[in-house]
Amino acid sequence: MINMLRRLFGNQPGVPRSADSKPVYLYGLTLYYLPSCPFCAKVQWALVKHDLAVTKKHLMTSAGARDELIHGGGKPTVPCLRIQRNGEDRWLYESDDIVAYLNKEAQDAAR
Ligand SMILES: N[C@@H](CCC(=O)N[C@@H](CS)C(=O)NCC(=O)O)C(=O)O
Repeated sequence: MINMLRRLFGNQPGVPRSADSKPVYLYGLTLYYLPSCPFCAKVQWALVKHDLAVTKKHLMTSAGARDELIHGGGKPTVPCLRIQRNGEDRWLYESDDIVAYLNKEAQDAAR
């Protein structure tokens, strides 16, 4: 049913794709996260809901991630979405702001 709707209307934000479909990978985005962080879980749920994927760096186990975050973004707080696109290099910290950014990406990907 979802696939039929997709054929008719295209990919709509908020409508999960079928289980066998591949997430849309968003280039230039890196999510710094910790599995134990509820704000990170909120962001990861937004990715799942929209069937999007970004590069992810576990703050404790990805080599150099913590240093990158502190030196680039200015603080060790997670979640943080690093946006490297069109010459821009931005560190977006608040989970609500990150979810809003991903919602917009999902809308653009569905066009
Ligand atoms: N208001 C922030 C809260 C983020 C937050 O408190 N993250 C915690 C982990 S759950 C953290 O990184 N704390 C360590 C720190 O801020 O240095 C958001 O919504 O993203």
